[in-house]
Amino acid sequence: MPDRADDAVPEKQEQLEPLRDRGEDGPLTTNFGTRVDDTDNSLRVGERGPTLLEDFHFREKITHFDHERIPERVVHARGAGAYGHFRPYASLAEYTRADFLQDPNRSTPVFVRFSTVAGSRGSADTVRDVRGFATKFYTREGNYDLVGNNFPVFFIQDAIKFPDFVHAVKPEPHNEIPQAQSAHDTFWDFVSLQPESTHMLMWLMSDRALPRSYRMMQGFGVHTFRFVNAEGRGTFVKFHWKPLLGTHCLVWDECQKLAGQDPDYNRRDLWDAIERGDFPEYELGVQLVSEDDEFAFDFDLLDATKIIPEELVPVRPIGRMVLDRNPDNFFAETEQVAFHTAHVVPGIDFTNDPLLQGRNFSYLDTQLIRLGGPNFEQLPVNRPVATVRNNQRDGYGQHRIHPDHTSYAPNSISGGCPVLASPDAGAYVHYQERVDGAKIRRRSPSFSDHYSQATLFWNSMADWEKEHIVAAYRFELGKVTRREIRERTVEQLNHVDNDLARQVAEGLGLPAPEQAAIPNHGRSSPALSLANPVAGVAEAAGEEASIATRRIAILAADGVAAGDVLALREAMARGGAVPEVLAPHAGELRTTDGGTVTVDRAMSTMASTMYDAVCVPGGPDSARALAGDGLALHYVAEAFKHGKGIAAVGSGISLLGALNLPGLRLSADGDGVVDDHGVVTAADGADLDAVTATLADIIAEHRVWTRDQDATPA
Ligand code: HDE
Repeated sequence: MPDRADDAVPEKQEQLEPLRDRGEDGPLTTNFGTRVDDTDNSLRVGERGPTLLEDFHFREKITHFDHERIPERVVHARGAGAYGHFRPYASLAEYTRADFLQDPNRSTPVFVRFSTVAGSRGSADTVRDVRGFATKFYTREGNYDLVGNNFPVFFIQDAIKFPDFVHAVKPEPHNEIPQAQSAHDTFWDFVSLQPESTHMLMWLMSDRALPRSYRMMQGFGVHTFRFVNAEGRGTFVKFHWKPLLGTHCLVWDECQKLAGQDPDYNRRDLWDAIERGDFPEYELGVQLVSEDDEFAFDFDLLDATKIIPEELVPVRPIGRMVLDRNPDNFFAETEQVAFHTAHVVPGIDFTNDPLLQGRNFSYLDTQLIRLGGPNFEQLPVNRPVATVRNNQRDGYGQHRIHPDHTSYAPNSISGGCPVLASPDAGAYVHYQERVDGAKIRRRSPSFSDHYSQATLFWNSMADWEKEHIVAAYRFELGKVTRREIRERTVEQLNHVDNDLARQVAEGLGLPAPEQAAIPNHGRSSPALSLANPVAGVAEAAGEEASIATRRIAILAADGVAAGDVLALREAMARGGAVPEVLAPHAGELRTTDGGTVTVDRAMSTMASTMYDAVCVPGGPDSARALAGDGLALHYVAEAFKHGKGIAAVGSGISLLGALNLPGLRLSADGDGVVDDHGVVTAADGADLDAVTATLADIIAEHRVWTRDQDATPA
């Protein structure tokens, strides 16, 4: 893991430091600085009399409290943020003049906010939803915001449909139900009437909508943007973030449980990892398309419901981002950070994607209502490290004091300042694209194929991914009360793939369409599947998949074999994982050798859903206690159901035996290590290094999909 000090980028943190109010030492005061001697009793007439209006401390305290809330984001309301830095691998001068992409020896500070889209600020993290992945680069030329998502495509092609889409997915207007869910009538009503959403729906119904961690999630700029170099030459560009830990997801049953057990699951994961020093890293990649090839594809580069398959245009890695600092205050930083697609720097420009063009209006507009006026760029987290100098003045929350006597141009009183910059002095110059046409409300015919890439996605999935997609459609549509909406969706799916449509229809008890509406073209794109190692950068680079930062539960009770616990814990920690001993009670456990081991967590506080794997050490008394404990039994069965690596040693195996897990043959007779569908067993005295190495391989693969998950009761 990189060391924060090694790669430190001081500019932004230096700017923030004087603004951090640590409230050190000294007495309580009002906001106007008067010291206060009692903040628990309001000023009243006699001990039992009425409160006085002149109690300025009371009024100020309550008034401030009454005004604490600001409107939450209309979408992406729930999120988590972190600071970090970005460094390019090499100069990209050939394609862009953007200063922060020129020098591999210079880092640029960043702030990243991850989010869910549909839920309110207090909703659960592990819902089926798109995730936001928004990055603010504090460059020397001003802020550049790459406001992306974890899917490379979007629901609609034109921004004017965004309010319709958001109204449909948000809780229904009459009763404000359901929260943070797409499994309801208005959402499916809208999308089933909106064929352009078909491709995006495939992503939404896939496991990509259930990230294991924000640290294990891809990001995409979605639109085709434009790089512009110093000579003014443009190149189309699509942005990709790839997490170095690989792209990994949860399963739906796990998500639903986690939504109650730990609604902050993804936020906590990010926070804890950064606090531990396990700094999340992402590689930035670009797909570059020369302007000559604008029309070389069978889709339109301006259509945000399309990807450029990586087999056609490979993703070229251009730099790496490390997130190494949690914010000090959630509201001041994560809530008040204001992203805007039109925060661009010289060398990065737009295309005429009608979704992007609309966003360029919306993000400024939304900050004005959300942050209360035009001075939101002055909030600490939003301030550029580049100098800001202009004639904009006044407004709510003005924090700058402008002593100069002029706030207009041209002027002579201030010597004409601030002066205009030339392009050579770093001024932003809009790309000079020639545009010609009549004013029309019409979409280009090149935007009209809504199914080919949905089929491409489906064809690229591994069997288990296809099963999960079918199950997701059945779940979501199973919650839809109106039959005609379910039927319409099946009909849409029949344009993607007949087998898919049939399986969904069967689950819903609807007639299965006999023939495909459009024959499946048979093409696939390996990079789309989570089963493909390309999903993880480290793996693609030939590095071994690792267990770094994975959480491992070691289930134990009094009478556990200390040697087993030690060996398991040490081996896992050596691989960079986070092992924890869980027991029926907190405190200490007695061990077979008369010693003790410390319990990290009581089992009742930490469900199996919060770990990536589970180990059961030996020790007859411990094993007997766990086999008689419903929580422990459920723990292992649930981990099995969710495809997680499991290891049991010696008498610990009896816990697995008590469960009758489907398809599992438990043999602890030999002294070897047995791996049966990701369940590793070894008799007492077996080589514990071999046990942990086998388990580590399973964890590095993330999940085991060859088990009969559906038949596992948990
Ligand atoms: Fe956004 N989007 N969006 N969006 N979006 C917002 O801006 C909007 C779209 C994305 O962590 C809002 O500050 C329109 C695509 C992220 O603060 C708002 C359209 C993509 C975030 C808005 C889109 C995104 C937002 C709400 C259709 C992926 C959270 C609060 C044209 C490329 C940023 C805010 C954060 C937030 C408008 C579509 C990503 C209302 C009109 C496509 C990550 O301005």
